[in-house]
Parts: sequence; structure tokens; C-alpha cells
Amino acid sequence: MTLVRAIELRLITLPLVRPFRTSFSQETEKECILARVETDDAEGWGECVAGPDPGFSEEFNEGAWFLLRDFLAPALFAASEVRAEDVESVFAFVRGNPMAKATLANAVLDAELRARGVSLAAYLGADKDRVACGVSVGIPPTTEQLLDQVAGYLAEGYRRIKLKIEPGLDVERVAAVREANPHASLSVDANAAYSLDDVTTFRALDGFDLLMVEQPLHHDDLVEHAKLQREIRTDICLDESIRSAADAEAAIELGSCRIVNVKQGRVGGLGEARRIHDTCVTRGVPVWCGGMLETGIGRATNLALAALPGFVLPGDTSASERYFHEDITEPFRMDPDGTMAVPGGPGIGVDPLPDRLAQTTLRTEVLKKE
Ligand code: OSB
Ligand code: MG
Repeated sequence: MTLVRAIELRLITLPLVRPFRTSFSQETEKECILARVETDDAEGWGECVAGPDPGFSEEFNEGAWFLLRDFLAPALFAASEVRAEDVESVFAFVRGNPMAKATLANAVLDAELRARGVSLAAYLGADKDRVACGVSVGIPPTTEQLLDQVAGYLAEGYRRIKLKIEPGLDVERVAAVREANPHASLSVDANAAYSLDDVTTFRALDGFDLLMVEQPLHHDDLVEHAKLQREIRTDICLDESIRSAADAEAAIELGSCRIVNVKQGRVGGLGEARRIHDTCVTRGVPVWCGGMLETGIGRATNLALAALPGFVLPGDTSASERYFHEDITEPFRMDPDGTMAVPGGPGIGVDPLPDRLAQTTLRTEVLKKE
């Protein structure tokens, strides 16, 4: 049982090594909320995967901050003694908002596991201590830059390259990357930018032996994804559409996808992420661990999840240096064989570096139990 005495919210910003453009936004810096919870026995950290704008989902940093401060933190204080696995039910009175909920749920779990001396990976049921890494490549201004970036990532050892696409910057770019890299494991991610009218684009992409096409259509349309999947050979993977294990069950049942991207932050935390994993394992659907350009705190959380047995495809669990000149934790490094170590220490197994926190913080607010 854990009694949360105080919660520190912190908004931080770190420059990205290169702009990250998707079909829905362009980011030149990473801006996110970190939560630190204090209990009698330990402290725990959680990172919110929301960004500054509600482009990926309805959630965004200022909204998440408001919700954390005015609804979720007071509910956690009022609950007094909680077990980490009960935090989801403490937050059930708030509809939706999985990213904000995951922030505190993960921080409480981290504190509980640190107090018990158990690693997050062991708690979740990991069966490996290294995971295979892929990399997600934003849309650069030119095809030449894209080819350069892909060549660099392949040379570093990344096992799967995911290309962001959007209407007009798709078939030709993928063709160029495939031509230059005939044997690379390639996928694309549309971030919901297309409609069923674009089926010819996806038929053309069928020609490039892609591992998957991620979230081609609207985030709320499982039926249209099922129609598209019947029209194309390449496996569809869903990201934005999967917000719960029930969504995963529906998507699999309808034939809307054949692969699932699991992001613990997108689905309300590690409890729901594990249930999605379990659903997919039962239904024989491969899963992999997505990412949201997390700092070392969220990265450690994702790596523990990615070590579960059903995660059979490389994750968007890239090295710190792919995102930041300087992370807020000790940097996560990838070996030349394209794998990364899963932290083995208590809880998430890493701590933010105090000077890096000081350098990156825009705002903090401390909330205390009455
Ligand atoms: O759709 O997977 C996505 C980053 C931000 C928002 C959405 C997505 C992404 C990525 C980056 O693709 C994955 C990563 O390296 O963290
Ligand atoms: Mg995606």
C-alpha cells in the first residue's frame, strides 16, 4: 500500500536533434510534463506523452496539467492508501484522458516498485533483458535528406526503419528508400492522414514489401480500416485507434489490423498496455512498443513494457541521441546489433539528472495531501 503525500508537476522542454515532422505537426523541441510522487518509502516518476497541441489525440500539455492538478491529484490524495494497481479505478471517474492518467499511474507504480526493490520489467513479466530497436523517421524537406537519414540509422544498426508519410510525400519517397535499401525492414506511418479514396496509394505501397502500414485512416474508424485491409496486401498496424484492450479486441475481430502498436501512455498506463498485449497474444496478433519521443523517464517505462513476450517486432525504442543532444537521464544507448538493454534496477531503474531537470524546466507546481 502506498500513501502519496505530495506530487510535483513539472513542464520541461528539450531541443530535438532535428525537427520531427509528421502528417499532423512539426516539432522542433520536446515539451512534456513529468510527475514526481512522494510516498513515505520512495519517490516515483512518470512522464506524460501528450505534446503541446491536441494533434495526435485530444490531449495536450496545458489540458493535461489542468486535469492532473485539479482532478487526478486530488483524487489520489483523497484515496489515501492505494496499491498501484488500484490507481486506474481511482481515476475511473474521469472520462478518457489516458495520457494524463498514465502519468500519475506510472509514477505511483514506480514509487511502489522502488520501495519493494523490484524492477518494472520483472513486475510486468518480461522474458528478456534486451529489446530490438527500430527508428521512426520524420518527413524531411527533401528525398535526399531522407535517404541520408535512413542510411545513417541503418549504419547504426536499427532493425526497422519507419517512414512518416503524408498525401503527396508517400509513394515516390518510399520507392526511393526501397531502391537504395533493397533488404531493409521498412514500414510507413500515416498518422491518420488518408481516406478510403486513397486506396490506389496503398495499393502502390504494396509494391515495396513493407512490414506494415501504420494508422492509414481516421483514428475513429475501425470499419474503414477493415475495408482497406481487405483491399491491400500489406499488414495494417493501428496506433491512434487503439485506446484500450476493448479497442484492440474490436479491431482484431473486425479485421481492421493485423499488427498492434502499444503505447502505454496512449492507453492510460501499463495496466491497460499489458491487457492489450495479452489480448493480442491470445488472438495471435504481433505487437510492438511505440513511442512518443519520450525522454529517458518514458523511455525506461517503454523498454520494460517492450520486454514482454508478445512484443515480437522492433519497437520505436530508439537511443537517446536519436532525439536529444542531452537527455534528462543518463543516455540510453543502442548496441551495433540494434538492441538496447532494459533497465534492471528498482522501478523504472533510472533517475533524472538534477542539473538537467533544472536546465529544462519551464514551470513546476507542488501539490500536497492536506
Ligand atoms: O505515430 O508513432 C507515432 C511520435 C509522436 C507522436 C506519434 C508518433 C511518433 C513516432 C515517434 O512515430 C516514435 C518514437 O521514436 O518515439
Ligand atoms: Mg504511429
